[in-house]
Amino acid sequence: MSSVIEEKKINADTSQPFSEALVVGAGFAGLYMLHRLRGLGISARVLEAGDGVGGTWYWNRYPGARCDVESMEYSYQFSEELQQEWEWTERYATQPEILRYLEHVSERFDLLRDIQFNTRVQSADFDQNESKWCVETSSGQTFSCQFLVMATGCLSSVNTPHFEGMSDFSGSCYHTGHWPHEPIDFTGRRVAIIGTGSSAIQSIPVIAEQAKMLHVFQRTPNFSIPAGNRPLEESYVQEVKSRYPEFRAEGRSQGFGIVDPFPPSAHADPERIPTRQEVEESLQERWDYGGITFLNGVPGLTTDPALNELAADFVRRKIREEVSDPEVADALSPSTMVGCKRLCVDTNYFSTYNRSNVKLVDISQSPIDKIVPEGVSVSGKVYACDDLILATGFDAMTGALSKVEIKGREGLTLADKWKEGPRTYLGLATEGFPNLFIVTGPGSPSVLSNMVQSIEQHVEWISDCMVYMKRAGLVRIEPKFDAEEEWVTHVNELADQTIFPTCNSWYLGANVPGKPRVFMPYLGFPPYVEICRDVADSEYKGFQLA
Ligand code: N01
Repeated sequence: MSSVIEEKKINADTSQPFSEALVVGAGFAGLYMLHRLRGLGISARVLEAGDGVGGTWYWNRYPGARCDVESMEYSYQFSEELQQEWEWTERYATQPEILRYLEHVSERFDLLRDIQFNTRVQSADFDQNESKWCVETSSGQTFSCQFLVMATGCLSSVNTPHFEGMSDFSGSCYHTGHWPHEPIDFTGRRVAIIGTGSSAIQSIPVIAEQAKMLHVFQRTPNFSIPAGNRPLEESYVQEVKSRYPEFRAEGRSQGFGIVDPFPPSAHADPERIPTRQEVEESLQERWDYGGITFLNGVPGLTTDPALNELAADFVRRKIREEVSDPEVADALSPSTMVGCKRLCVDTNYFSTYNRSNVKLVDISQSPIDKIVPEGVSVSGKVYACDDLILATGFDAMTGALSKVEIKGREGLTLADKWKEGPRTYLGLATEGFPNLFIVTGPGSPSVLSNMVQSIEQHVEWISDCMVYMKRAGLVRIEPKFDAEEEWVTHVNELADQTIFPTCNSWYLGANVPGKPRVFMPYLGFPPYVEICRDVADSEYKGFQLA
């Protein structure tokens, strides 16, 4: 972090414990929330557990960490000057580059003076008489505010499975989601990594180049598409910048909020079922292009199991072509539908298994027995290692919210209210918790969209709502029970028409033992935006205002 940022952090003014809005988290969401509220004349401050800005990009510093949404899209669009002036260097930005971007944003918009770092929010109580939130931090500091905005992120609470003997391990242990700040050199070391989700799929090829031996413990294989990462061509950057608003609008018009590089021709008949040959050609074109828009390769791929199987089979064939040992290729081939777990995007992932220093340990039938001082034990066999990496993901979407003891009306806690699964209205607010807003909460497109775009949409909706209330002299807003009930049903009905709930994914909370199985994200960015707009235009229907 630059010394200018260090200096401004030290100078942050924390002498006024009341602000109209208190924002928890200084990632993409918290930073823009602060900037927007300030611009609208609403006093705000941000509390952040980390020692710097960045949120998920502050914590996830594992080798190979980069975004799988292209950098020209994975960036703010609220400031035309910012999007014109910032220079991304690669098609997919690395974690250090995204962190530099967010540090730049916080300096550029002078945000640091209202952010208090190293401050973990422990509890928040709603005072019904005053219609205010009283917030307490883990160091006992208290704040109060009219509006509490949880900008705590969807993938910020790490999932650390319990393995017997973990504390006896004699080597070093790391979690990809909470990586040390200093680089770790694995040269000449024996490394074990547990998990084969996006974080592992990005880090395995990089660690394999250093380690003497790398054992990968895989419970479930994942589909992954080559990223096709490369330095950004100046001509492409200039072309996008010459029509940035239009380019952003193209993204907003797509189901996942991401620009489709191969949009269907305006003359194409959407009802016509493509031939097998056409499907194959389209998938090949997208495979060669690289990236997450592979899922757009066949219309209906996320709703029709038969079409999905064509795409799944396509990827399995690619895995067999890339991995020289057929048994390893089989073990790396998922049997699920493609896309039902978050699709991964990689650089040289499958071919890494052709290296003599990389071994896949299939634990699908016999799980890890325990961790012993020397390494990982599976069916009585010990795989010795010096370093153990947990790439075991997150308590997604609800984890960071449930960790804070949030008490709403009548002393109800959020954790209690959500014990059968999260319930929200529009993913923005939850009944029983007045004046509490969630940025990209469960029930909003969030993780099934370009996160930055979804964050901006939420921040603008929430801040506009605060302005509306202020102007109308209103002090309290809360979803109505029926509106929330209908929304939860609607989110689930949409998901049930697709392949998304068909496997054990973190979208369903299935990765965390004991977590209720509920599909959390809302499917469809454009209709969602329309619904939110309609709610605001109709004076916040579905909400109770006082
Ligand atoms: O976590 P994951 P992640 N024993 O939950 C395994 C985003 N992201 O950090 O599938 C053994 O996907 C688990 O096995 P299983 C992205 O949205 C984005 O990799 O549950 N194994 C799985 O293999 C992504 O989806 C980017 O059977 C255990 C792995 O650990 C999300 O973050 C980069 C286990 C966890 O995979 C999460 O990705 C990185 C146990 N007890 C992340 N418990 C980009 O932008 C868990 N596992 C590119």
